[in-house]
Amino acid sequence: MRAIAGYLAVSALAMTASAQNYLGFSTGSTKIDGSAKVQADYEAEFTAAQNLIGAPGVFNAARLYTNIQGGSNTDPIEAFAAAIATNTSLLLGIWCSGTTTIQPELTALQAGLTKYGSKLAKLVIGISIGSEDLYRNSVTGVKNKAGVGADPDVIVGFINDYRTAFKSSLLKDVPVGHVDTWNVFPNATNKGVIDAVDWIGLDEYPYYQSGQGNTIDNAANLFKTAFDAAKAAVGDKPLWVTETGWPYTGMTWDQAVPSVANAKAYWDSVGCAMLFNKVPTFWYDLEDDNAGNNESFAITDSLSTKARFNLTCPPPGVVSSSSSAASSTSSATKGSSGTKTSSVSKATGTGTSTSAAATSTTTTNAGAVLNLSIGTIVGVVAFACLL
Ligand SMILES: *[C@@H]1O[C@H](CO)[C@@H](O)[C@H](O)[C@H]1NC(C)=O
Ligand SMILES: *[C@@H]1O[C@H](CO)[C@@H](O)[C@H](O)[C@H]1NC(C)=O
Ligand SMILES: *[C@@H]1O[C@H](CO)[C@@H](O)[C@H](O)[C@H]1NC(C)=O
Ligand SMILES: *[C@@H]1O[C@H](CO)[C@@H](O)[C@H](O)[C@H]1NC(C)=O
Ligand SMILES: CC(=O)N[C@H]1CO[C@H](CO)[C@@H](O)[C@@H]1O
Repeated sequence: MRAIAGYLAVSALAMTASAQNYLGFSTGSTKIDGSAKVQADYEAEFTAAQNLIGAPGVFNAARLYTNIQGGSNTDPIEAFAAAIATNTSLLLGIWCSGTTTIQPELTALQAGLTKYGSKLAKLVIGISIGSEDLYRNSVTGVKNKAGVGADPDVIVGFINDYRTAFKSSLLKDVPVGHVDTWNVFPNATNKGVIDAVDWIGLDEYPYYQSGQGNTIDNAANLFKTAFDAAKAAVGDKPLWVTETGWPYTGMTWDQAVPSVANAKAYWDSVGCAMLFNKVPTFWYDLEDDNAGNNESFAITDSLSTKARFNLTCPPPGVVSSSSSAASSTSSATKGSSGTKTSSVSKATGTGTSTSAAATSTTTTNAGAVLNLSIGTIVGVVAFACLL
């Protein structure tokens, strides 16, 4: 069964019998130095993810942001081959912002299917048409200079383009979704996107919710509020969590302090208590691949299978200690090369870790805004305000 439903234990929503609550990480297409990941890089990631010591399940799924291999125009991303080699389930992504066509994405995906056939198709658990495009074009996204997005009618058009192109393919039963930040879903203007998909993916970071009591101790409350609001807006359609996490180093955002202890507290209070094995979840992230992000979210160092903190979930009811009073560090500049994130206002907002791909000549807008090279993806922190 391809149909997947997720639920929060804290929500009064039933899980369908067919639910499979994938565990995985969202993974960009570039390394921290900006170079394109190749098959060996993805294989190392996927292997480490599956072997994380003490993990509350096997992290054998990965969410991608594009089908296009970095540095190429329409070559299939080498994550496909790595997934086949490591038996990793894939949540595919098609980059949709700043372009008038997703044809290069579709061409790359078709090339992957032609090359790998059912070996690839059987690993594909879903495909997202777009990532945070509606957020970038929202009032807050514009205010925060989050970059070029896409309007709902454009996303719906791309969803239809994908469905038409792949309706008789090996992917014909793969559920089609869209990933965005929670606050775009209750916006009635965006309803056409919800109506057009089979599932919705939620990117949500309490850490960036300045002005809303974003201490680590309140993080689970903020997450739950956002999840429930998104769930209410998407109705019966499954809601997956496609990005969430807490940085271990970086800037202090209002009351949100990055630290290893807080990353562990967030893992326990949000991941363990609400998500893992309950909702399909793609944690952010396993390793840093975003030189422009002051915050570092990676749960491992150099893909060690021993994470920075104890991944084992505490017994229910046991609250792990957090360190919201810990001093912040500002050492995480990571050789940042002046991406737009450095000018984003920190006064408001929830941030979402996004990625941008320039997938064709028409997508260089996204590349221009984020100053990425064509064909690459890096995670870049954008900022959305919870209203
Ligand atoms: C691949 O992983 C799936 C779970 O995602 C499992 O059911 C299957 O047995 C695995 N196949 C092999 C060859 O290990
Ligand atoms: C609601 O969604 C539309 C379409 O995505 C967008 O243009 C508008 O700015 C959004 N409203 C707010 C308050 O963000
Ligand atoms: C990790 O956490 C679990 C659950 O709280 C605990 O049982 C285990 O002893 C911890 N492991 C280490 C190495 O601290
Ligand atoms: C990133 O960190 C540097 C050094 O701490 C700081 O000057 C800069 O404003 C930060 N950028 C953002 C977007 O917070
Ligand atoms: C605005 C900005 O920082 N632009 C830079 C983008 O990156 C290229 C090199 O890749 C620089 O030449 C630009 O100055």
